[in-house]
Amino acid sequence: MRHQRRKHLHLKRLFHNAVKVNLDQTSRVVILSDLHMGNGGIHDEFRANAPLVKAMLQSCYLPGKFSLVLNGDIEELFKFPLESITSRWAEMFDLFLEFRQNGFFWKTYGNHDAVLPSRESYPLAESMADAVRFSYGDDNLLVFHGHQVSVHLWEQYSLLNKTVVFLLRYLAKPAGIKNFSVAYNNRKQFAIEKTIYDFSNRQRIVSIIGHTHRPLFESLSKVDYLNYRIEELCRAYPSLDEEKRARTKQRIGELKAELSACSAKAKRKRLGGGIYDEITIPSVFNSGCTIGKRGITAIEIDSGTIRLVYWYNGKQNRRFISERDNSPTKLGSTAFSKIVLNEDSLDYIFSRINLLA
Ligand SMILES: [Mn+2]
Repeated sequence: MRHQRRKHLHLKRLFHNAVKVNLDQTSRVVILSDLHMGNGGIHDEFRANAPLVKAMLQSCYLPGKFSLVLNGDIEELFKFPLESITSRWAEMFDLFLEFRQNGFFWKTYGNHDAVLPSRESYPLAESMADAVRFSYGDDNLLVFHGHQVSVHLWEQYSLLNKTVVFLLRYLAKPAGIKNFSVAYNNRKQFAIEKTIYDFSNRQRIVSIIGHTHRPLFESLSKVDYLNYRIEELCRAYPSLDEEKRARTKQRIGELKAELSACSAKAKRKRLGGGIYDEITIPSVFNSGCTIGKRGITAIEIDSGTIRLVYWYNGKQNRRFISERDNSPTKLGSTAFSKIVLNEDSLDYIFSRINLLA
């Protein structure tokens, strides 16, 4: 597997050249990727979710003292000139930079924003990094876009970059092709995730990526989690007072029903497999993207816990399925809500990686 070895070498280099940041038990970081910001016109895929991105950054993460990492493909340079993006979204760029006062703000390169000029006119020039490496005690999390794994494509792209940008900007846009370079089929997404998964396990690190637009958070499976939660409640039950017993009994009933629904669904779909073998090693996380029709996914690191969260317009009244025992919270007086889809402590995640990888 010469290709595979080359890709791992590439990732190793990325790890060693990454910007280093120390995280401790009090650190808060939010990671977003794939904003694909354009010029504000009808081909701008960021436009629809811009109010939500602005509200969550301004009213939740900034006052909550979170630092910020934008993990690649922030500007859509395949289709729009940089100046048209920075002038349309100037206030967003100012908002990003405000996160420096909470600790740090870094922006990694993706394939759609790889050719940013090192000009002074680019507002985020000082915050650019190939990758960001979080040290958490003796363990490490590497934040990078993920396109680096498509080495072949990537090298070609660098060589022919100017032509590619020309073709996309002048041919693809009028033809109405949206983001054809991220129109990954499942097999391609899977290949990227699998390579990064193997690399992460070998290095015993966590990788946090974007690029494939597919949110990823695997640790304890939902079935295992529900079993664990029921077990926990049963153990606590004898020591509770009457009122709490009644509530706990009801909760156990709900969790039990959810567990049977999960098992039935798993049997129907023959779930399992994916990038994971029989034992889940939670070494790859993906923040998803910001251009979804129904909302935005993001990854939070908050006081030793890592979470996959979903932000959406609560008025649309959709049902979101949390892998955990969570319900949505509203963002102040806005129409927006957040639900934690999945979460686990970093200590637990690194225990699994160090013991099982
Ligand atoms: Mn990408």
